[in-house]
Amino acid sequence: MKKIFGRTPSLTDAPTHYCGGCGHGIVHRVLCEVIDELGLRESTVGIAPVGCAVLGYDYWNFDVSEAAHGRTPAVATGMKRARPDLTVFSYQGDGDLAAIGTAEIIHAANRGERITVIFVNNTVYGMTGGQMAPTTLVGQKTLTSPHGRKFEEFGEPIRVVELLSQFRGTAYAARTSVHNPVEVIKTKKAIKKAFQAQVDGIGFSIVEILSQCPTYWGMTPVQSVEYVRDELVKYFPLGTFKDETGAKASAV
Ligand SMILES: Cc1ncc(C[n+]2csc(CCOP(=O)(O)OP(=O)(O)O)c2C)c(N)n1
Ligand code: SF4
Repeated sequence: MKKIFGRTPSLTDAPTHYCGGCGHGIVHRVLCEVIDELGLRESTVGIAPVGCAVLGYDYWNFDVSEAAHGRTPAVATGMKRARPDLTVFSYQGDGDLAAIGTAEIIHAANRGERITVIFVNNTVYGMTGGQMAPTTLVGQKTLTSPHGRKFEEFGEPIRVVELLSQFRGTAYAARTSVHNPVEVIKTKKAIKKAFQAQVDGIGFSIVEILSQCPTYWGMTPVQSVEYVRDELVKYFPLGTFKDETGAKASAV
């Protein structure tokens, strides 16, 4: 019988530690498929975050480095500048990227570092128990905003790709989601384009991916994908915010 679907070589066969319904595993799969389809497995280095994806090195079958919380863009910068022949990506959650790592991500984008950032936005600090993040929606209840986030106290959630796309150094910036199969396919296309931007040496590239955290949203997996579809995308619109890659890769 002809095999029509299998595990892509960049993904190991280790069972993941993610909760049922979590988006991280889906992102890992499409990320690994892109790396294999572009033939980059031997030249790729991933910088794993501090967050639920901290064990990325167990799931990815290519070189992986760890970095202190929020500092993956800085480590990726050093790695890429020392070895421009490598394909270097930073994998980050919203606590990692938009809170403690705000300075690193802004300056890496502004400098136009030839790195790719996979930004998994689940609107909470998953690993540490579901605290409020800079991307938590106004009104959203979390461990540290039990009555819902208030604008007067904490401001508005930060729209990261809109912010970073204004820099000349940013070549590609898109926001996608993994709440249904169509959006998963679009996520894969966006990741491919972001990596292509790096391979072509155009500049900094980022894909923000809206992702479910059913555990700390206090929802079932089904409720969590409905929450992304009905609430998150209203504040965090999906689409491409900047694309200077030309016609070299397929469109999102
Ligand atoms: C310097 C430092 N500060 C704080 C922490 C604690 N810490 C670990 S993971 C984490 C937040 C992770 O949330 P996020 O980046 O959104 O990723 P998720 O787990 O939701 O995927 C924090 C605050 C740490 N490990 N190191
Ligand atoms: S806590 Fe949330 S982000 Fe972390 S593995 Fe569970 S569902 Fe995923």
